[in-house]
Amino acid sequence: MIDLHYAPTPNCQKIAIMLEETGLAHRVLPYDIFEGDQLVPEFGLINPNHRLPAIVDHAPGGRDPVHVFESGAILQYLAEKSGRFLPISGPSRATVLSWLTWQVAGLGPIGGQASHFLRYAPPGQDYAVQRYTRELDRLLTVLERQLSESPYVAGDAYSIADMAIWPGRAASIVMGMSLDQWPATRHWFERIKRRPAVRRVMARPDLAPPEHYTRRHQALDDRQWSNLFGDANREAVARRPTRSS
Ligand SMILES: N[C@@H](CCC(=O)N[C@@H](CS)C(=O)NCC(=O)O)C(=O)O
Repeated sequence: MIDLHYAPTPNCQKIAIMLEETGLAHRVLPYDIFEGDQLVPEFGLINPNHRLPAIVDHAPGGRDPVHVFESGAILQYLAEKSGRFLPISGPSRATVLSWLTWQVAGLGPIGGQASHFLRYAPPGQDYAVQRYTRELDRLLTVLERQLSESPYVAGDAYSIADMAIWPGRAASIVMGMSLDQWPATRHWFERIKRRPAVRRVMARPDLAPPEHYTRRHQALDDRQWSNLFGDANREAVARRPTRSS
């Protein structure tokens, strides 16, 4: 049994989709990041970085539970556990891991910063907004060119790289971004949206973001701000217990 520590955000939806695609037995443990659920000390024993998603795989093969954090590492762990959506060796594996890393180290963080400066920061952040929206646009052009050459991001087969990229595109559509200028990306997006596992995840109310997660302009109260970006967020890391304490 796998516990998925989950907030209703694209990074966590990646893992919900992978678990649904593979049929691995799991349960979802919900967190509200605005309320600071991710900052409790016990969660630091599962993810020392206090971010979601994280998984605990209980007694795999009768051994101690395995803790995995960072969405890319979790996708790779689940692919190896299930033997699906990641070739076991060779060039095709390297291609999947290249695109997976491109998402977790590039598209994801840049999209996150663009979203932060557009949605959360006070007005007057023109330089930051331009820097991140331009780089996001460049990365989406890379994706578009790739998807105009192959049906899935890493070639002919659907893989954990597609699962890493898809939820962020879905979230941007919910927030009003159109895929009209990216036709190959739009076709890929619709093809994946029709997959039964993806449909099941997207139809589950407990996995969907509540309205306040998807507002185009966020007005956080002081406590929410502190939980996400301020002292409460930073202090959780400093007071994290160690396994021996
Ligand atoms: N690089 C991490 C990013 C994780 C992340 O930033 N998660 C967000 C939700 S999408 C979170 O936990 N935010 C709460 C916070 O910033 O305290 C991954 O890919 O898993």
